[in-house]
Amino acid sequence: IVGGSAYNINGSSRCSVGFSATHPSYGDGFLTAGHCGRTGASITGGTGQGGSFRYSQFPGTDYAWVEAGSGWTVAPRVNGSSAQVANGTEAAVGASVCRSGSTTGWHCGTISAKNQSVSYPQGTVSGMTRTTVCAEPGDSGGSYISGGSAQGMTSGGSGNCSSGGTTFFEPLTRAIANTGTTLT
Ligand code: TYR
Repeated sequence: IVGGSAYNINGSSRCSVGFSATHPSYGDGFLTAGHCGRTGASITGGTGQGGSFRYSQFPGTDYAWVEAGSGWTVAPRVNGSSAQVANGTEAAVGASVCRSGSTTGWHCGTISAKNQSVSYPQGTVSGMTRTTVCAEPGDSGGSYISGGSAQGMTSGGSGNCSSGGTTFFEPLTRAIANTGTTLT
């Protein structure tokens, strides 16, 4: 369960793994974006692993925890970085942050603002962190990390990774608190 890797939802759309995290009742799984799938949706990992959405919230917030089915192996890391994901100590505005996603890989920038509201066609999401890191469709749910500390999961934004962009992430602390999970 490596951050930034691809998974498919209900056999069609693609998102990215955020962070390996365990739930006291369900066991191994990962945090990702809520808009990637509703509670109950089935997923397929890149090499055929199964899983299902257990706690998905969107809009309002944008987090979900997916229970890992068979075939996954827990790993405290993200694609594109050799750093171990140590904890979720929150980085300040102005700190550098990098993101791992299944469409565009590893990209870095800075945290530009916290507690932002973002309007999507489905509704508004609040309490989001804004960054100068680019992202593109399919990167959603992927990991934001700063100096080895997990920060949150890619939600949405504007621009792209050719000309640059602005992307918002769901803060890890809120996702952890609301899903009752622990980083693994
Ligand atoms: N919301 C997109 C997804 O679901 C991710 C994305 C992020 C797309 C920033 C565009 C963008 O500018 O995959």
